[in-house]
Amino acid sequence: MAAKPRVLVTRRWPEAVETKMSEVFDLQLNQADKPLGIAEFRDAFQGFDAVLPTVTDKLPAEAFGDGRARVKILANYGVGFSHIDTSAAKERGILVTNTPDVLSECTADIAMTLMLMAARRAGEGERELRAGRWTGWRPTHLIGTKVSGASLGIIGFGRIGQAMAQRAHHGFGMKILVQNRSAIAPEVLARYNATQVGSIEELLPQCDFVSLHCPGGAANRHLINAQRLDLMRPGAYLINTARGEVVDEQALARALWYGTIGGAGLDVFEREPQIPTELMNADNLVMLPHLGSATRETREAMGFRVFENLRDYFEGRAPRDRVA
Ligand code: 8YV
Repeated sequence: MAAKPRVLVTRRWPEAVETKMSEVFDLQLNQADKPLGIAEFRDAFQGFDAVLPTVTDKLPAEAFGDGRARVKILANYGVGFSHIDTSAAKERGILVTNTPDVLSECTADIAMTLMLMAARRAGEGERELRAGRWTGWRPTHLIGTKVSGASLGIIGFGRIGQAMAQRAHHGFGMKILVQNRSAIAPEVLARYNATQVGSIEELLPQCDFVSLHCPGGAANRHLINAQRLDLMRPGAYLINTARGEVVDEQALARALWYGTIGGAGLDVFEREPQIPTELMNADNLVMLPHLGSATRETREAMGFRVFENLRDYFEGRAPRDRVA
């Protein structure tokens, strides 16, 4: 029997997935469960047939080394893969896959959570209560903004953007506006009674809430900058569950401080896990530690999706989630 492919899992995954994968592959687990560095990746690319990175693994061209690599596939645990230099992988004939679909619902749930928490001042309320500062009910205490029936702008209308529209329109009666790189089919827009606009500039002034669901990476770095924050309605809220680099955090901190916008909800940050002090100090901001896909069901489903991609590849079939 042919030797099992050598597979490196860079972080610890749900046990059920690790167990299943170890039946088929010669699995090496990173027991330290800490992000690997460039030098470790260079070695891994020589010693393994497959490497399974996560969002905490930064893989620029240097990480691939100069010579021929043994590694043939990078099966990313996550849908976003802007941490991987896919051109460098392609040049060396290394395939890259991701895990779409399985995390769309949970990520949209977290975007809704952030939207509701920010608008209804839930984080502020909980902090006040736990600190023993609550003095009792009063008509003007912690007054927030109504979510139901408000307008929601969705930037990036892929699977997660559509899951957000589903919740916001059908659950909360929100009016949906969409901005997307390409045209969205009329029947897809009709599912959420959504209108596609031509540009972000057109979308922002029309929305009470704006939720980001576009990819990260260099092309979308600081897509939401000071000028665009200025175009948002006073009192509007920005929600980011996409990638930290999509928002200029310093510009956002200023907009929150000066009250240019009403508030924000962030699940992702420019330099995770570092949070700038300016954001830490913003009361009208709800922050979560990158929890988008963090449910037992979804993290297992992501792992099994990676497993399917790997098995297909090593059994000579095209992996379904190839992105490069
Ligand atoms: C994942 C995510 O937890 O899938 C993504 O793109 O942002 C998260 O939900 C993370 O990427 C795991 O690598």
